[in-house]
Amino acid sequence: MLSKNKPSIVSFRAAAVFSLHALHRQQPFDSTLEKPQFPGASAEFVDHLEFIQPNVISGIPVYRVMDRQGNIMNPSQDPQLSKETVLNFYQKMTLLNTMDRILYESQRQGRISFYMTNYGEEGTHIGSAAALDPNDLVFGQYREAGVLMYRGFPLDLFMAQCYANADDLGKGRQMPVHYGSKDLNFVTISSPLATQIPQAAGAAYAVKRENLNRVVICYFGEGAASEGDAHAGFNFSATLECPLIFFCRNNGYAISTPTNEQYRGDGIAARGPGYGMLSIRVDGNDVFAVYNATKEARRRAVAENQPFLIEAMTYRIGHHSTSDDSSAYRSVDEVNYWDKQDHPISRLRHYMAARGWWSEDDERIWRKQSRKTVMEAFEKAEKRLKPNPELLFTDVYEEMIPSVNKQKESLWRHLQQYKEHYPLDLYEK
Ligand SMILES: Cc1ncc(C[n+]2csc(CCOP(=O)(O)OP(=O)(O)O)c2C)c(N)n1
Ligand SMILES: [Mg+2]
Repeated sequence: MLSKNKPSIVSFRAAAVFSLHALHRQQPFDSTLEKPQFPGASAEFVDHLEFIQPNVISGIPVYRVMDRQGNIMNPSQDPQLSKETVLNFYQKMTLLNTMDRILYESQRQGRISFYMTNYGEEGTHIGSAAALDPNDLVFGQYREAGVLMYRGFPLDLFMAQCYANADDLGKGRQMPVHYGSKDLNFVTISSPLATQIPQAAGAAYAVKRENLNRVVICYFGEGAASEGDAHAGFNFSATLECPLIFFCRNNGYAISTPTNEQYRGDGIAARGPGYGMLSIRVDGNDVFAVYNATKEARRRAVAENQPFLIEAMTYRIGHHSTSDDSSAYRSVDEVNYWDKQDHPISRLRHYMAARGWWSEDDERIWRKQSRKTVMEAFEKAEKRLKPNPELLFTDVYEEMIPSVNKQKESLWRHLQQYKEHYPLDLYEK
């Protein structure tokens, strides 16, 4: 057993030994040996009574590449991305930030019904998205808009979804931020927490059978990891040896529930070994650390057909959603620390500035230009008509079935009868 004083480091290498030699293989049956022959465990007998300490796996370190000032800590870990790539990271992270600000404000003004910001978690989105192949399949929770943005989802479609207008790929049927894009291999978000986790395990199993050099990545929050579905997804993907990256954004809160009320172990990474999964904890505010970890997990998940667990430590700077006021359960000082002193965007900016890749002027011009682009998309989405209400009833079944048809007719009768209460001129005919 590992000693209390020496915390186990579940690095890729250590966990690889753990996984390949101890877990997969069942011991050969040999009744002549005075060794445990139980099929469910590989172990030795001991003659003293001792409960395993829950902190056998504790103090899992946080892998980082850059310090808070954007200095590379160990040159061997520098991903050495080109200036163009790094500028793209920065522009995507800040564009997401600008889009969040405008959509958040538009909800406050009553123009859209709901919104969720991604403030403070931009590094987890862009770092992981950049390490994937565009063909890899993404299952998100709801706070990963940057992943979709990195893949090329246009501002117009983000806005169309939040406005539920006629350009929305989901035909206006979902709440804001429930994006999805078949073309970009991004599965539509569902509100019930953790449903994406077993779905991703199933998809990864299918991907493995196709043998097409592809992985599935599944994002979820540390709160969603408490759902039973998380267990099902972890265990299926480990036992079925699926090429899947479980990417946990541990942002400190599940609405108002802080992590110390969410779990008693050492976060989410500590669970990986229990499932026989290779696991790592990374600094989610360090876009390069996230990039390196995801890239290596991707490479190995495909090569070895096994799932990986990445726990990206970060902080949710915004309220949970527009339905939440986080000042009721956390201090302004705490939020300010992450906003002002340990932000993924400022860290990357320090890195770029040190190389002479980004000046104050560049910043000013980019902020102005990106705000203008977001505002244009926003104004366009707001002017656009809403989808024909009849679309509520399509796409459930390939052909309209009588019971659904009855509901459709009943809606039209209702709309006719009470037409003064419905702004039908705002909807496509
Ligand atoms: C099954 C289910 N239970 C409860 C909720 C309500 N709910 C929505 S988000 C959320 C918190 C999730 O926290 P976390 O997974 O940490 O993600 P974060 O919001 O921090 O990104 C809860 C409880 C839900 N959507 N689905
Ligand atoms: Mg959370």
